[in-house]
Amino acid sequence: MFLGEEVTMKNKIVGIGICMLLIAAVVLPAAGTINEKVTRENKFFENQTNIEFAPGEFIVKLKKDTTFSRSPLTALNEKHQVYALEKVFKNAEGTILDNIYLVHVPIGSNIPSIVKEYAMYPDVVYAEPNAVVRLCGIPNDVNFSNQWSLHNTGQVISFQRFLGKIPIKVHFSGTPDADIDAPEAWEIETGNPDVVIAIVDSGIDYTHPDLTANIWNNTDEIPGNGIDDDTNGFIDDVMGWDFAYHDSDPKDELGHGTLCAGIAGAVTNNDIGMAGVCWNCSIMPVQVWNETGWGYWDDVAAAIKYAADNGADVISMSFGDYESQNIILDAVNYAYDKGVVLCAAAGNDNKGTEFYPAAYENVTAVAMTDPKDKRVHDNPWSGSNYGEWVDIAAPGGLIYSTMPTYHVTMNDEYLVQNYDFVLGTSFATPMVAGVAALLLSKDPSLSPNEVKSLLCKNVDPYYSNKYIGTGRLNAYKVLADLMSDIEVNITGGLGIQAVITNQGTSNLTDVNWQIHVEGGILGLINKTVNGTVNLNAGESKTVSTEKIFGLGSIVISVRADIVEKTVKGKQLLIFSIVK
Ligand SMILES: [Ca+2]
Ligand SMILES: [Ca+2]
Ligand SMILES: [Ca+2]
Ligand SMILES: [Ca+2]
Repeated sequence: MFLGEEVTMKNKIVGIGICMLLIAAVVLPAAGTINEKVTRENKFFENQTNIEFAPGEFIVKLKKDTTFSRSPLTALNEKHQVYALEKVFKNAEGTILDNIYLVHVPIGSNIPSIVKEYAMYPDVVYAEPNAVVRLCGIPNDVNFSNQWSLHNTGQVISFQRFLGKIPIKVHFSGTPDADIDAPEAWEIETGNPDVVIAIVDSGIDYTHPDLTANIWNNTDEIPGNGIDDDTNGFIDDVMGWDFAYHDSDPKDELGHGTLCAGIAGAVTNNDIGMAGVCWNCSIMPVQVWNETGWGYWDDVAAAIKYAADNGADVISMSFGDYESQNIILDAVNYAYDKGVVLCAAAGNDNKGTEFYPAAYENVTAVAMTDPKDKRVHDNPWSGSNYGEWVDIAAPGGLIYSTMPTYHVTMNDEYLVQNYDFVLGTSFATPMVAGVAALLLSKDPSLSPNEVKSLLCKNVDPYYSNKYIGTGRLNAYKVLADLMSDIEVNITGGLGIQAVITNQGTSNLTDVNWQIHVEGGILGLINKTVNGTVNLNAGESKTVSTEKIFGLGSIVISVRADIVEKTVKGKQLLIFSIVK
């Protein structure tokens, strides 16, 4: 009986597999430790609508020999409840920097309008908001401050959940720097579209404005013509495949895959939503779970093979089971032999039992930590799995990510559309996958084993009495390790040039370099040039400025990603540089 056989085979249902804790509001970490001390940074993060400048303060420069007390500005100060005035520069008397004040008013004051009022007074040279200067690596995505996992300043993060129909506001904060140092890592690498991360999950909302630009595109396939143009065995698979319903539309009807996708590779620095770990990598949706979170191992195996055959460099697997499945082991080894990095969730049952595929040798098993770098274990029966078989820990406890822009099954639980917070090793896994993709963007020649050892070697400590891997993921340390073999030498007699050498075993792409020259007589030389070079292992390349003419004592600094060398010219030099 065909039907009977089909049912028997499909007994291997793995619906338990998806590694997310469907926790209700009541069991969310009672992390309501609201930091009463409002530092400037916290003020900045709380003020998400006026993110361009510090709330509750602005800058005023007064004319020479004018003070606030002598001026009609006193009335204006009273009107706007100015409670503190401080000079910005110390020891600046008699210079143009004298008489510049930071003016403090209550948080919530309308700074742009107040600034205009001050600027109209004759005694005021200028008045302006105290604009936020971002670290270069801090992206402009408006809710980046929710992503403690990427950059943790101890900021208070708030969101709403429903206990039945009662809304509950959840506040939590963590330990500064309990994060993967993403902004620092992004100074080195933000990802390459040629590097593909396959999300083997419930599909992806590929229309999400924070995902759509990064969705993998099978350029060898003509959409909608009913023909398998690239002869890969799948008709019209222009953006992945749905192995749950066996069609070319991997649309997420559950929500889980969209959450994983955003963590690994949300479109970043696009002014909206969140940042992905890998800003520019391609995300391949490979659907194995249907809208209820059920799927079958044979389809999962086929999905892993599809990803490996169609250009995935990294496969993120946020599922598993305590029973090893030979077909999955075979599929994992097939992908590994093709050079694919495989990451999988360690599971959320607070157990030491091996969980598969995470526990397979060729897979990186990912456990989860919270905003204080502790292993997530909310109660005896839920929390991160642990044990010697776990390779690495990554943030997983209350992670902000993309949700589908339409109604999905997980909205029936408690999650809202577009973006929400979730918890689970499911969400630690794509974070590791994203860092693996950053590494492969920098050095496409790395083998899966090299990626795994770089990830596991360059970590931060976690707090747990259980073993959850060598440490907590640190994207910066991983990339910095790769770049540490770079050497910079400033060379040339008449020319400002530098030789950048890759002394390591990695073939590095897009090494960012910069030469900055300043000084000369009267400080007239001030020039910065930059670019990128590819450097195979052992290779050297010469980079240089355009012509610079000048005379005098100068400072030359050359930087290649994190490696910097500076030479201070002690002698008078005349330049007529290079070409
Ligand atoms: Ca940090
Ligand atoms: Ca095809
Ligand atoms: Ca086609
Ligand atoms: Ca974004």
